[in-house]
Amino acid sequence: MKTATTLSLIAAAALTTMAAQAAHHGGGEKATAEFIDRDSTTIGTANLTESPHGVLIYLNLHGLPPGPKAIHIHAVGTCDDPEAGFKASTGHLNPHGKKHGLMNPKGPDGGDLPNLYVREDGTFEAEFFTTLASLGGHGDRAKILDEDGAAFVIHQNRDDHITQPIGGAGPRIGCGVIKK
Ligand SMILES: [Cu+2]
Repeated sequence: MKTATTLSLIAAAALTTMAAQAAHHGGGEKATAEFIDRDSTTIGTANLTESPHGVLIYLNLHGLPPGPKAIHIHAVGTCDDPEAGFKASTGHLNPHGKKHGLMNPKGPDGGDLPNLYVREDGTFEAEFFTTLASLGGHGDRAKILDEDGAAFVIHQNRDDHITQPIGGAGPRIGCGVIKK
């Protein structure tokens, strides 16, 4: 009986320590984004989950032109200007002033992500992971939920992962504000 009590106390202490570590390093915080296109039509959602070393991103999109498309995290959390091409979201989330590009020796910036390959029917679904950003700004990762927020932006073309400033990705065709 005494042993069982001791063991459960140890287990409780271990769980408390794990929870404290998760809170300290980041883990479990969640955010979402609802995407619109240039006609303000809803084209899907993103779910973001903070992990101790990055952010897991689940994307479920539809109504997109087929083929490779760049997606980035842009520095300002607004998609209020669809007709103007989502310029208000400004450039990439990049607090450390890095060069753009996952293949760039002087990069990547905090908003860089791999390309999406949209199916013929206009849909895309995947889960992926970035170690460059953080919802709450853990470690030295770029902070997504800072005062002016951040937004996902989908571009018309693929990102070549090295050309400045956005990898030759072309016009912005979709946008989703990241919200807690
Ligand atoms: Cu972009």
